[in-house]
Amino acid sequence: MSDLHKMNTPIFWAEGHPGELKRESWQIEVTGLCQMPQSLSWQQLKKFPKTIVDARLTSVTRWSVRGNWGGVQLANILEAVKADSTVKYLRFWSVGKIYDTSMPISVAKQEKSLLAYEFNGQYLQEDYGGPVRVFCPYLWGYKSAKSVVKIELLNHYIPGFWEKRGYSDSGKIEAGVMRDINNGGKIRTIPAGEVKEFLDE
Ligand SMILES: Nc1nc2c(c(=O)[nH]1)N[C@H]1C(S)=C(S)[C@@H](COP(=O)(O)O)O[C@H]1N2
Ligand SMILES: [Mo]
Repeated sequence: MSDLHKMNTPIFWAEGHPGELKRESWQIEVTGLCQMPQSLSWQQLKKFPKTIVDARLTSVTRWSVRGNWGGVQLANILEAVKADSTVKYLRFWSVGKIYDTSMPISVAKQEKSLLAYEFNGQYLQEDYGGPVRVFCPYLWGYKSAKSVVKIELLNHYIPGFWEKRGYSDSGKIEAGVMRDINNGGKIRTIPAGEVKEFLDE
């Protein structure tokens, strides 16, 4: 069992669970404002430098889970496709293309913003957004799209699945009480999130 399962980390699939997904044939299409749009295969993703960050996924529904998230920095992906200087937002699409969400490039470029494929050294399973998901500890969890199949580089903002249903467009983490999944769901009080000056609001 994966560590995320062992801790009883909630499994959110607002659009419905996708079922079994094939890691070895996974592809992520990167399109939009860039010089080298491309489809990145699992094998290509694994060739990028691996970054491991010890950080929390924090849900607006008031729980968070901490661990070592491993994957490729979104900054590395932006370099690989030669993103235009006009890019303002990254829009992520999950498998099935019902769930999408966008974040400012200023947040995506931060060191802990990843296309993640591991948690505590274990490959992410479908329940938790495997083979590859966004992991962005700076914003509410709904910005961390699971099982990503497409990334669009845009110069404008488009509200995503949850943003259209009332969650904030910024995804800025607010202070308050949270259930700490690492600690059996014990209440923990947090200050406003790690988001700082790079959130352009
Ligand atoms: N495709 C997809 N991605 C998603 C969601 C979802 O419902 N569908 N839920 C989001 C929300 S609200 C949170 S808090 C995290 C939860 O991640 P987990 O289900 O791996 O715990 O995934 C985010 N990414
Ligand atoms: Mo969430």
